Amino acid sequence: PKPIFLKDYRAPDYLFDKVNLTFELGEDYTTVTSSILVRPSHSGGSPPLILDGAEPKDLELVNVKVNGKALQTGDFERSQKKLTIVSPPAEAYTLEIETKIQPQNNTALEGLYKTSGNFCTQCEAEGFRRITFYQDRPDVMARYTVRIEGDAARYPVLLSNGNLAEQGDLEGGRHYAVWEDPFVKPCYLFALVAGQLTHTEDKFVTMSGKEVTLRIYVQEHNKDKTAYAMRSLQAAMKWDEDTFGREYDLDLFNIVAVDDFNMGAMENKSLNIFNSRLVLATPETATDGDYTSIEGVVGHEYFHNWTGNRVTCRDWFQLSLKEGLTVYRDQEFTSDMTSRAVTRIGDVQRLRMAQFPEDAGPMAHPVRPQSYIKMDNFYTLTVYEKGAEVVRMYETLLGKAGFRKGMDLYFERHDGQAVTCDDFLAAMRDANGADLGTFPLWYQQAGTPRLSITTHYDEAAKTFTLTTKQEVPPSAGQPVKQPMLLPVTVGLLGPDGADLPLSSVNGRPLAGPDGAAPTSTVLRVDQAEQTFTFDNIPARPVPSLLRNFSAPVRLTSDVTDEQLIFLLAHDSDPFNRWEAAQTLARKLMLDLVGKAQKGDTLQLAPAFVAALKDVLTDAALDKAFIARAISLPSQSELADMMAVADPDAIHAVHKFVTRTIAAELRAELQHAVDSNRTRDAYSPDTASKARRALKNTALGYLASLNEADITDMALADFRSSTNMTDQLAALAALAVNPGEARDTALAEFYEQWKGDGLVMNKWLGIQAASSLPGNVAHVRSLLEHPAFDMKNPNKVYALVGGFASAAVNFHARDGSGYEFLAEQVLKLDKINAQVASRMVSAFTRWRRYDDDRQSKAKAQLERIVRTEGLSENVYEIVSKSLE
Ligand code: B3K
Ligand code: ZN
Repeated sequence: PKPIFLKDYRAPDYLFDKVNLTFELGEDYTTVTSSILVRPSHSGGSPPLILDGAEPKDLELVNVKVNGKALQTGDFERSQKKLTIVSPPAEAYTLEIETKIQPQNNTALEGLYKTSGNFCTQCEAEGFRRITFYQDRPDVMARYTVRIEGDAARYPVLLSNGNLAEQGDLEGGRHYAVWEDPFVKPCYLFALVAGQLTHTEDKFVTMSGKEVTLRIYVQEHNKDKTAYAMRSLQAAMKWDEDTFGREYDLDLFNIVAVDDFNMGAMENKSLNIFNSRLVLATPETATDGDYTSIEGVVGHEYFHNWTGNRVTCRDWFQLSLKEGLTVYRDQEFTSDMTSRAVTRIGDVQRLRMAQFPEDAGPMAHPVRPQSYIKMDNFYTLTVYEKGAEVVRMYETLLGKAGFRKGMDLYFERHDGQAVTCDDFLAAMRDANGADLGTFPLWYQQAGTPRLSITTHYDEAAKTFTLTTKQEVPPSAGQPVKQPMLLPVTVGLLGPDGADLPLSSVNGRPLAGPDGAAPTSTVLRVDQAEQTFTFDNIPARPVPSLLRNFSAPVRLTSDVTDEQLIFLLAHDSDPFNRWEAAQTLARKLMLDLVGKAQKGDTLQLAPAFVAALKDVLTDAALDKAFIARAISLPSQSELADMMAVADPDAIHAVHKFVTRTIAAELRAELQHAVDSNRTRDAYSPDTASKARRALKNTALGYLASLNEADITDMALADFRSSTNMTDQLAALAALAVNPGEARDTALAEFYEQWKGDGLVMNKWLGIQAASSLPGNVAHVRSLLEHPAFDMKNPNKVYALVGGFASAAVNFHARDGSGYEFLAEQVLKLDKINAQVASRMVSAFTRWRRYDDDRQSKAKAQLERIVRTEGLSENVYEIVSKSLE
């Protein structure tokens, strides 16, 4: 397999102005006729037209015509993955291609495939080439008309992008529909859905008074589960108008929920297709987390209509242009709909837990990658989440109003175009006349910058100085890197805990929006080493650094444990209050890991427990914030911070610290559980979710004590719960400790929910991710369970992915976890390479472990890479891991 490079980008030789597609849906095969109006993009010569296509086994070529005349052998060449029109006309012409495909046998779930008996599509990134031959690249944008013909009884619903232009009956019990999309689009945004579906309908009146019909299509038995997704869609439409002045541009917006889907959802123009787990929700079947995800992802896909569809990417290296920006937009949407501080905490936690390790591993790549073998492997946390951080840094540097100006200019300049990350940067810069300095390096350099800050207070001069040092660590192919512009938001707390006014830094006066000295300021850190001196600081302050996580860096500083406890109690930036507790916990726990490795007795600092107690019992705090603030850093975060990760020691320390806190704060935790139970009907509003979050976090702590009365309480809660959030939290608490209560609860849960596939994924997930010793055997047995299906991505993510996320068992000393994963990857690779490649990614961090584990993991990676007929997807991840 050969990599593709950003530096090799060339504009296409041919433009496609108009595309007419006809689908004749059938049981044995589906015929696709594509008629394209082709135009040379530049005058002079007519080079061969090279079209992308899947391998012959997945895409059968029936015939090719130019201006109505069938081409003869020699006029065209069909190779493994291309169709070449050898000497096409020099003027505009019509190219007609007929292909045959078998969606019913398509287990890769890209292109046109069947799910629960219905047809659906997934074309991003390069799935359209499994439907027909095409210039399958995002900078080829065309207007589409789509005609779908199929059996009327089997496929009563026929959908594609845009507006329904025509429909009617055909002979032989068949019928047809014609859809016209007035907007130009790249083929990755094409969609088709056909099948037995029912829909719920509502409407939205746009800011200019246009009425839009909103429909959510589901299988009949799920009709009662779409209300929250519908509400979320309406909220998202309103939010994008209020926040960015973006209005919806068609009369119809459809969402379709399907059970078999590789990713979360897809933003096809006016016909979004969703993994059903991100649409369907009732209080009994969906958790608070599910509700939050539904709102966020429905928003995300809707927001793509402007950031992705109206303005799209020139090439796939620019993916973060639409994804980083749209993740930023959905994060802001969630912040406005729920709690800003808690949303930010969750987003940063995710970044740190999953993106930081990616950025430190063999797959590290810049937000704009420079090469790839398989684009599907680059829908990464770096492109999405770090990409969103990059967008957020523009906002921090330019201010909210400045950021909005940049967005307005971006849309004004590029509506209807396929553009690059540089175009986005230029719009932000030009709209604000801003000096963005070395900021463009964020698109070029991989790796998480390390920022260290030391402080000095000069009693006599009344100045406080921060010395910053930044370094971007080397990564594959990038041994030496330059310092980048980091916006570092800083505040200084006085002895009473209140923010000090910041009157000047480095002699430059500061003024807030009202002209008065601000209490927070953004430092432009862009050198390897710099100093920032604040004047008129009457007493030694406690610095609050990197407020709101203003740049995605690994920060170390000389802030002491006592100062962290002070910040936890007083910081006006709620993110940094949480961060103070996390920083302290990380420090204490890493220290304990060292002790555990030496076999020393473990002790938890009483000041830490006391600080957590203060938070837990502070009635003035948001309960969701308390839940986050008392939660420990994840085991993977700790592993990521160690020179040689030791999953057993980390697990032991995590357990020890959890139990110690539970024992010391038992009364307070019990109170948090008791006082936050409610008999009210379930509601997914922010305050209710916060109550449940606190209650269930406290329950998790108590469960670690493994005492009979707590187990009884959890079992009673499990049985009496009226919503999935509480039921699943109780089940998770019971599942921590082996024994009868665990077995009983799992069995009861199965009996209650075996008819609901989505709920069964939660049941699989809890068992898969268990840290009970020897769990690999149990997970192996679940592979054979009727609740599991290797062809369904959600089930694979729950069982196989869940297993790989539980470090102690995945990294079991005997290598059984590695062997298990390798086996599943090889099986999966034959079914669905994208899913296999996501699963094999658990191996990428293998070099972070001890020699013995390394050699066992390496043996499995070598076994995989040696396998005949391996997909490019898995090959890329494994070969890069072995480099
Ligand atoms: N754009 C899609 C992702 C498609 C992934 C293809 N392998 C979903 C999203 O980010 O909105
Ligand atoms: Zn997206």
